[in-house]
Amino acid sequence: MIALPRDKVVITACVTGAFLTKEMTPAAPVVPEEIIQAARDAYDAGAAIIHIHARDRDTKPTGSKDVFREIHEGIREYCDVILQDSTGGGANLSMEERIDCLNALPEMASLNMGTLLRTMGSGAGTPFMNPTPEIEQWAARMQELGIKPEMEVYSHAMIRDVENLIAKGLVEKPYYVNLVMGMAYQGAVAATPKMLSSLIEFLPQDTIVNVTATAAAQLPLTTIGTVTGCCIRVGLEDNIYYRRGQLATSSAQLVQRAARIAHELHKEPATPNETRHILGLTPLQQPTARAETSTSR
Ligand code: KMH
Ligand code: ZN
Repeated sequence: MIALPRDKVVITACVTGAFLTKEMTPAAPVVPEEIIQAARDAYDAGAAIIHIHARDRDTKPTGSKDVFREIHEGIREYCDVILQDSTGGGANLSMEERIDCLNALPEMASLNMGTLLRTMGSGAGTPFMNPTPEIEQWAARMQELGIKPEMEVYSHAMIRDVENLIAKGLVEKPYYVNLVMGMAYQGAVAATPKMLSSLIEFLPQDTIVNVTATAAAQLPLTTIGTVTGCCIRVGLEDNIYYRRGQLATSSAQLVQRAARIAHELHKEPATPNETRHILGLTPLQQPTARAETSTSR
């Protein structure tokens, strides 16, 4: 694995997912305007990357490039944070609909490296399909469009598909792998320090690692990630609680805590352009409203 510079941590904020509802937490962003605001707040708190799930005005998950574009523009008017679209979509979306977000030209996009089982929401009991031929096809499309894949690996078995993409020249160095731990009974490994170090052990060289862990494991595992030179992902998509019995007020609150912990460890959140440099993305020159007035980033 490639460790981050020792004085940096790269924070991704996952501000909403496919299942989050206002009933689960009033802080859930479920329409485009709320997603844009949550992304802006997460950037202000220290996030360098926003992992984006789009919702339409009826709060339904959508893969529509037009809705993704609207969300991109709303975020971009404010700041230069890296835009990472989810091709995971939601249970209501076909494979074709899930991939439409690439046409909105994000800088990065999630690429799930194997099939899982949904256990929550309307799709409970149905497979979250990510067969190898589609993984290859989507990686090829991302390569064509200059979009960096965020390869989401939930178990050791999925590392085979990472190796396959590398062998076929469908992903470029540095590889970026998000280890997603803790989705119990869905096909993910348990979110434990031992599983994290074991997954890292089996990853290809030249891989930058991001740590994602769900629910109560988010805080301890991302803290281990910070200590060990990994990127980390926090936000309501993966965890709606600040602590046991207390809902988080926003993804920004979780980003703020991650940044505070990093600070105590003599590290600072990498800016979006520092992160672009680390990941091999093209720097963004265009000034944005927030970046022009910013003193904190
Ligand atoms: N919901 C996450 C645990 C995606 O968006 O492509 C997995 C995820 C998938 O982030
Ligand atoms: Zn997601």
